Amino acid sequence: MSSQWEDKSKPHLNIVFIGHVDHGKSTTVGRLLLDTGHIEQHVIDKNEKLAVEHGKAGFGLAYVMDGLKEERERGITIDVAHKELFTPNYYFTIIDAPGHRDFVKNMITGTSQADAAVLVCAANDGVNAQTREHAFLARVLGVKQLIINVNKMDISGVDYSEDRYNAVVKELHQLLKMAGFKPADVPMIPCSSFLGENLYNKSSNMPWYKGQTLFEAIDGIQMPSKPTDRPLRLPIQDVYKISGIGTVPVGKIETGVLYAGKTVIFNPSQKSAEVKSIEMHHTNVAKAEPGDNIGFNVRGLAATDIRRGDVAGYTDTPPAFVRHDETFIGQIQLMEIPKAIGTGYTPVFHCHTSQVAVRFVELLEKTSKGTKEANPPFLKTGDAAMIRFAPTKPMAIEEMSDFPELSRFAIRDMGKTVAAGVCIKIEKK
Ligand SMILES: Nc1nc2c(ncn2[C@@H]2O[C@H](COP(=O)(O)OP(=O)(O)OP(=O)(O)O)[C@@H](O)[C@H]2O)c(=O)[nH]1
Ligand SMILES: [Mg+2]
Repeated sequence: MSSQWEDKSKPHLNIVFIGHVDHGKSTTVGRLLLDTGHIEQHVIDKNEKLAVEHGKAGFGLAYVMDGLKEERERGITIDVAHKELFTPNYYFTIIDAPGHRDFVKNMITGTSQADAAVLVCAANDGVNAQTREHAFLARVLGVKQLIINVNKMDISGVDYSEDRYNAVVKELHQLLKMAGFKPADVPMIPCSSFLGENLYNKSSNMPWYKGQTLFEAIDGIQMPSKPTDRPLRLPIQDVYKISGIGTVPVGKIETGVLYAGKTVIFNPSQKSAEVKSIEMHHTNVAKAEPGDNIGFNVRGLAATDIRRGDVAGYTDTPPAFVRHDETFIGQIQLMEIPKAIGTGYTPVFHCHTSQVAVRFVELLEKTSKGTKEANPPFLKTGDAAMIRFAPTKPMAIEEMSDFPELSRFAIRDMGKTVAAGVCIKIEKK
């Protein structure tokens, strides 16, 4: 079945659905596709029958996105899945991310491909661990526009209560401010994804809500203009070796324009090659712009010469990187750390598509509850700090003033996001 708005020449955006486990991300996507005519009711009916057989009644809508055997049996999303959604203004690729804390890595992969995000937060549960973690990661990974679905308004105990909605909105406002989003710019829509209320069809059970539906909010996304006039920056997500074609790196362009025929350099691998061809949505294109997820074929490089975490740029304006014997200064905000941390701490930094263990070399300054302290002995939850870092191997990162898109990073340790930050200055040797 095709949508009444189907038209692939419309502006294309990637939108990721994020939030705590079980809050209804996959159900939201399934219901949105159903109510907008992208899929038919009999598909949901068939899914629901299967769900009942697995002892997972109610998961018929979620099964649209949860296609893996293990996902269906456990009733959770494990890996990201993609679907197309057409609206009057846009052609979207929907990315449904897992909420379970064991699969945050997959959520990071999905979110680094996205321009916008829908954060799903169940009204009965409110802000939870991965609501927080995902909001921080979305900001770090460059999501520019956020929309919030305050979901499960129908559930017993919530019963479409405006007071409960307001209480959750208050929690969300605090979270957004901490994560670096402006709450006033983030629509917060009370929904029941299960029943299809305020997704595409307006709800008659919440007459107190006068705002837009989720579909209207998604269609109304205003994207900032594309930074096509900047130097090229293309973080590499993966590198494929395709027989008959050769080496094909894939990734999403952050800034600048990639042209077929030009030579690019991959840093920190420091390998360069000519771009033979570019492919987007299975079509050959002569150039690609910021926001485009593409694969491109390079001449004369083996798939092992370059890797995930490299950034491609032109040779006259090459992507910056920090060698393992160099340092950079970063400003970080600590989210949740189990114990105090000091110099020598070496967690994993996630910066665009790269993951590198980075050592805390020197604590330069901390701000704790509004009070500044130079050279503090340690840091704890809630602190902001300026730190000198040293990566354990070469790492592509840019200074905030040059490329804000590539300066942000998340710090993860023992399966948890403990902090988010930006690179202020690279100290080259
Ligand atoms: N009552 C009610 N239940 C809902 C609603 N939305 C989702 N659910 C239920 O919540 C459960 C989880 O839904 P999912 O869509 O799988 O949640 P998810 O956020 O995708 O979960 P993960 O991907 O595993 O993180 C299912 O039983 C859904 O039927 C809603 O609006 N109201
Ligand atoms: Mg899911």
